[in-house]
Amino acid sequence: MIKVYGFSKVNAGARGHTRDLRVLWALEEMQSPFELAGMDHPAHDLSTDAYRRLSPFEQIPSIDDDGLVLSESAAIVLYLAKKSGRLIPSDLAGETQVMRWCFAAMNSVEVPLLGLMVLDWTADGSCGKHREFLVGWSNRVLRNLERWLADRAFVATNEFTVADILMAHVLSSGIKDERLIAPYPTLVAYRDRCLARPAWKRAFEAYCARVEAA
Ligand SMILES: N[C@@H](CCC(=O)N[C@@H](CS)C(=O)NCC(=O)O)C(=O)O
Repeated sequence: MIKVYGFSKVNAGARGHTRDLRVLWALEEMQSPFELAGMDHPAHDLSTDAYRRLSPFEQIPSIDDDGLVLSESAAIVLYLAKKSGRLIPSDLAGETQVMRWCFAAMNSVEVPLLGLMVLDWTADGSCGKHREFLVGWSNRVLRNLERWLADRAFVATNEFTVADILMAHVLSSGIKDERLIAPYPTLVAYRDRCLARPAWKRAFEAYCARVEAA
């Protein structure tokens, strides 16, 4: 059975937004059974040699599927999709589009949004120029994604795929201030369409019932 390493306790600001939710959402969509290994972040559960063997950067999520060990949320959801044959097309062209949009979510979209979020956590009032740059970069990415989604229900194919799990999670948990995404109604509708899925609701409710805030 797949063992998923997710948080059991994490700081209150991160609770509800952590990347283990991407994996838990995918498993819920696929109706795949799994065992959860709950990790306590403040108690330094991630900073052990044993856990570093699963996750070299001491981060959540990771999985151990009967000895197949993976970290990185995008790699994990792609593996789960390939293994189950769900949320990814079976033909090479379709599969490659899903991979393309998984990379886009992680690399092109999450990077400026995360940069802005980290700056806002740590800003001391002297970072105006950096913030302006990151807001501009984020808007450029969001504007182009809005255009891409104008005549599409989902980001990679006509059907919901694991690329949508990553993209919708980035557009929700990666954006703390709704005013950043509000000018992009197509993106807001896309994100909300993905988050309205029963599998997301089940995964999120189970997470909230289980994960403690530090
Ligand atoms: N690129 C990684 C990032 C994972 C990541 O940032 N995990 C966070 C939780 S959402 C974490 O474990 N943070 C704890 C830490 O870095 O100490 C992925 O997508 O899985």
